[in-house]
Formats: sequence, C-alpha cells, structure tokens
Amino acid sequence: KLSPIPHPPKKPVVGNMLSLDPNAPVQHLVKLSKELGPIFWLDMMGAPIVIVSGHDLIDELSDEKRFDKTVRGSLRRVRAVGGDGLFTADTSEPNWSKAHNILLQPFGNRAMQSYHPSMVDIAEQLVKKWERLNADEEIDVVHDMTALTLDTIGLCGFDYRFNSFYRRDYHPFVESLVRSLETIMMTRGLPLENLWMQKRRKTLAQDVAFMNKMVDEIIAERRRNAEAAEGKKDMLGAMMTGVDRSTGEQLDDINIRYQINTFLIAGHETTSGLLSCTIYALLKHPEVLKKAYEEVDRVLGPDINVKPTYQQTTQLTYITQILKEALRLWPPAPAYGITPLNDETIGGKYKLKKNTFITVLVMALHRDPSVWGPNPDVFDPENFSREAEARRPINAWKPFGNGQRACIGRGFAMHEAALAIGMILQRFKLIDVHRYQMHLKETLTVKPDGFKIKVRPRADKD
Ligand code: MNH
Repeated sequence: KLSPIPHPPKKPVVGNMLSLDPNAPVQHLVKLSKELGPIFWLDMMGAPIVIVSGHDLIDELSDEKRFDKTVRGSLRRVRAVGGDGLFTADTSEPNWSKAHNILLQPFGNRAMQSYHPSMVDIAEQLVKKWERLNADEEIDVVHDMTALTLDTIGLCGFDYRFNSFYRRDYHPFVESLVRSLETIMMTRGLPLENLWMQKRRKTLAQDVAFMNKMVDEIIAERRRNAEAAEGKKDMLGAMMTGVDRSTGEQLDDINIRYQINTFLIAGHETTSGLLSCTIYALLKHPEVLKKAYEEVDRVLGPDINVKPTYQQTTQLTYITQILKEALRLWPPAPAYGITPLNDETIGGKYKLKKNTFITVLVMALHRDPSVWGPNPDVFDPENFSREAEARRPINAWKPFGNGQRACIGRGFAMHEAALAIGMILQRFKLIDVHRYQMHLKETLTVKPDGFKIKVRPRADKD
C-alpha cells in the first residue's frame, strides 16, 4: 500500500522490528537510508514507519500547514517523566500552546543575559576542576560536560545546585532520571516484554515518584517564599507568574513540575553531547583549533581572572560556527517524528495517509550530498560562514527540529556551549591521549562513548 516507497524484506509478525540494531537504531537507519534511498518504510509489527532523509522531501515535510509533530514510540513513553510538558505534549493539547506562549519570554534573548552570571559560575567550577588535575589524570569528557549542563539548567531553571562537581556520582535526581530514560528506551512493545521488564517497571515508578516529589517540593517552597524570591529571574519564577496572553490563564503546579522535568531531560543530555563532540572535532582538526584559540585570545583576552561578559560570549562567532558544524555531523537529537494532517503526496509520487508515522532522519539529512557537496562527512566550520549559510537552501540543517515545535532552549544551549568552549580554550591545551575515534552511544540522544582526554595549562611547555 505504501508503494512506490522502497522497503527492506520483512519477517512474519514482527516485520522489520527485530532487524534494527537495538543498541544503535538511528545509526542503523542511516545505513539503511544509504542502501534504500531518501525515503523508505519499515514494518513495526504491522505499523509502518516512513523514514525520510533527503533534503527535497524534508523541505516539503517542514510545511506546518501539512505536517505536525507527533509524540509516539519512545517519545510517548517519555511522558512518564515529562507528562504534558512542552517536549512531550501534542500540539493540540491546551497546555502546549499555553506553556509555549508563557515560556517564550524566559527562553528569549533578554532572559539569557540574566542567566549569564550563573552560566559563568558553573563553567568556572568545570575549569577549576580541570586546573587541579595532576598531569597523569584523565578527563571523562561526557561525564564532565553532563555535570556542566545539568548544573547550569538547575541553577538557571530553578535556582537549585546539583553540585555535580562536588560528587563522584551524579545527584540522586539525575540517577533516577537516567535510569528512567534507560527503561523507557529499552521498552519496545514486544510480546512478553512486560514479564521480563517487571523489575525495571517497578523501579521506574519509584524513580518517577522520587523525582516528582523533589520538584514539587521546590515549587511549594517557592510558593511559600514568593516574596523573598521576587528578584529571582529564573525559569521557575517566570512559569509561576507568567500569563498566557491568548487565554489569560497561568500554568498549574503539576504542569510546572512537568516543564522542570522536561528541561532536565531535554536540556542536559543534548547540550553535553554537543560540547563533547565539539571537543572531539577540535582535537582532530588542529587548524580549526588554532583559529579558535586566536578568537578566544582576541575576544576574551588572556586574563583568566576576568570573567567573560555576555557581550563577549556573543562575539565568539568562529566558535559558534564550530558548534553548528558539530551539530551537523553529530546532531544530539538525531531524528524527530511528524505526521500528515491529511492524506498527502510528497515528492510528486509518494502517497502518505493521514496519521502515518514519519521519522525525519536528521543525522542523514545533514550528510545529504545534494546540500553538503561530495564530501559531506568532512568537518568544516566554513559550512557556517555567513556566505555559506546565505547560499544554503532552507530546511537543510535541522538539529533543533522544525517550526513552532522546534527547540525552545536553542539560544540557551548555544550561549552556554560557546561560553564553556571559550573558557576551556582560554586556559587549556587539549591532549588526545587515546587517539580516540568517534563511537556514538545512543540513548534518548547520541553522544561519544568512552571519550577520554587530558588537558594541560596553555602556559606549560609541551
Ligand atoms: Mn531542545 C525540543 C534539540 C537543548 C528544551 N530540542 C527540541 C527538539 C530538538 C531539540 C530536535 C524538537 C524535538 C521534536 O521535534 O520532537 N535541544 C536540542 C539540542 C539541544 C537542545 C540539539 C542542545 C544542543 N532543549 C535544549 C535545552 C532546553 C531544551 C538547553 C531547555 C533548557 N527542547 C526543549 C523543549 C523542547 C525542545 C522544551 C520542546 C519544544 C516544544 O515542542 O514546544
């Protein structure tokens, strides 16, 4: 019924379900897209999924009058933690537009300036940790970047310090969050799964209860001390006082809790993946690293005792190009789901029934030779020079999703990442002790697996 859309051979009952590598489904899909082309479909036990990776088709799929985000599969199960928070709400749910309208302000440019000192506070904890390492000690890059992004969203989001740099493991909240997401991603709706997953499902319920209790207490505490918190300009404050202009309504406390859970899910793994991949790219491209050092020295100056200002951080334009190129090759959120609002035909011949589940495979789009040229796998920040960006067709670079359902934390993540890379390069030489080769681990997001480096102060002789 989906012809002429190509698809690989399938097995009875399970269809293509078991042929996808459970440890690296997205990378497996990228491989299939190379064999089967810019659009193909898989049979997930009777339910088709259409996977699209070609730019022409994705350009069409980006028309929000014809296609909308859909919350299905593992993302639907994330609602166990995110509820009807922005990320996991259907566009038609009243709380989506309400929260969207209210949250535009605390995620806007003006608000970013007020978060900047908190971002510097946490980034300083990171570089202080690195300054105190002995010459033989290695850095677990993803671990430290996750500590940075988590503590940053905690402090800017609701004035809470996870103090990740003061512990060996993560904060109990994060342990619960990570374990929950793991269970959610392991669940695939296979026969008998409920039986062998029983223990994990029980733990999931306990973890969710624990996270909700902690966040609910933070909210209740803020309600009690509303006056003392008057001057606080964090996201929680904005959510508690913000009014949706189109309905005149406010967010209720349960929804605010889900938004906070959501910021922690959406806000820490992704940005930490971006930072880790950026460090990898810098290690592997000495000419890029050299230009990055030059920019940092020019914009931030050599004095590491002077904190970077908001303005200076926005002037790190070459570092921003590097970050964008890292988001191209290793998009931390490598795919997103959409669905046709009515029966559709795309590319002039591919018929898609209303409600079909379509996966936009961003990871493959970002290496489409029709946009990125004959060597799309090569890391090159010049892909994001002003001229190259102006020349490029729209909807070719989608690391933050599409349209009104695109990432609301984009400005936050980019500012935080530019600041962190700036402060790291101001102080350190990076050493690729293990000649690491990129190996992506897939959870809800993708990040480098087992990536360790060493650093030395820049002043040190080699
Ligand atoms: Mn974020 C949605 C990627 C950082 C909060 N984010 C999305 C989507 C992508 C995405 C892709 C769209 C998903 C979909 O269509 O199903 N987000 C990123 C990346 C980074 C990132 C690559 C970092 C780099 N995101 C952040 C940060 C926050 C955040 C930081 C919050 C502090 N993101 C969100 C929220 C949404 C979202 C909230 C849902 C927005 C909506 O649908 O209204």
